[in-house]
Amino acid sequence: MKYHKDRRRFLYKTSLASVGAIVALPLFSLGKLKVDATSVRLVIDADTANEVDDAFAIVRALVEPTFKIEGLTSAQWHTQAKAPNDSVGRSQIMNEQLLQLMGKSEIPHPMGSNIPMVSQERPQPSAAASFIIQKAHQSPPGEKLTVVTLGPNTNVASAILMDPTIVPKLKCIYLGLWYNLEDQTWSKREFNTDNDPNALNLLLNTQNLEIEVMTATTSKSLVFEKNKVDEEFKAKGGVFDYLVDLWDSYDRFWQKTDPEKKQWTMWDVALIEALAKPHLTQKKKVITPHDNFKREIEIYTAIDENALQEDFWNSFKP
Ligand SMILES: [Ca+2]
Repeated sequence: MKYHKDRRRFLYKTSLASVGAIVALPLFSLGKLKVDATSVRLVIDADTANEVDDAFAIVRALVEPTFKIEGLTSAQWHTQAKAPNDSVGRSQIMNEQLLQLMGKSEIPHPMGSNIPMVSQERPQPSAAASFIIQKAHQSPPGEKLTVVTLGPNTNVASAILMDPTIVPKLKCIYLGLWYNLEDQTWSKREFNTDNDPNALNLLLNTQNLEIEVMTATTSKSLVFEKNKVDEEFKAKGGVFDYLVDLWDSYDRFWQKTDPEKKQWTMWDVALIEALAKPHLTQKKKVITPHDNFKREIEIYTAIDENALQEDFWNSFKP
């Protein structure tokens, strides 16, 4: 793999020896960051600290030239067996570290709620929810703000409850749920959904809300290999070593197979890549789960996982 010599020189000088030593990467070092007129305005909402895939997905999104990232908000992940009491705070810290490492700290990054919704009637107000409301209202006439949820829907669902007038100005893209294409059945027993079932149900039950779902069924096919991650990112400094260190140090306590962490399912990356490269995906309209308001929503039914993975690595090359 060839790196631009200036980039390599800079990256070797920067490393994440400690959080206090975070050094922002210059914009030129992360490739094609030009935003064009056709950019999609989006807010990414992520339970960043629960797993490693959020961080890979966020970094990928930050170098995507067709995205105009209006904000990066943090989400809770309280049902995970080792979740701390301030799970949203952990996500927030990582969001701030990632933005700093990418030289993008100017992107607003308000904190989300640490608590899930206790019913479909009661929002959990947060800076993130208020921010989503504000950005939705700032959408140009005829355009929507896209909120990409890589964790539970607490923040965006709370925003809708706090100000239902944003619904026509909002498109929600959710990573979660299982869907069986053969018998056309859903399962809500999935991590992001379990972290806030009320929030998901609120979205599904909001009649005129545009929703797209990248299911776990489809995103699970994107799997990264440790060897490849090392080959592409190791000893490259800055955010690249941050991601390598995250993979190496993360205690994947729930998985008994592959104790050496040679492979990792990149659920969240699958959604970001699908949005960046829609021609490498297939979508279909399906009926919502039986216990929700009956209507059609769009789901991703297939991704070209090899091509999307290739695109992921290429996106960091000059
Ligand atoms: Ca996630």
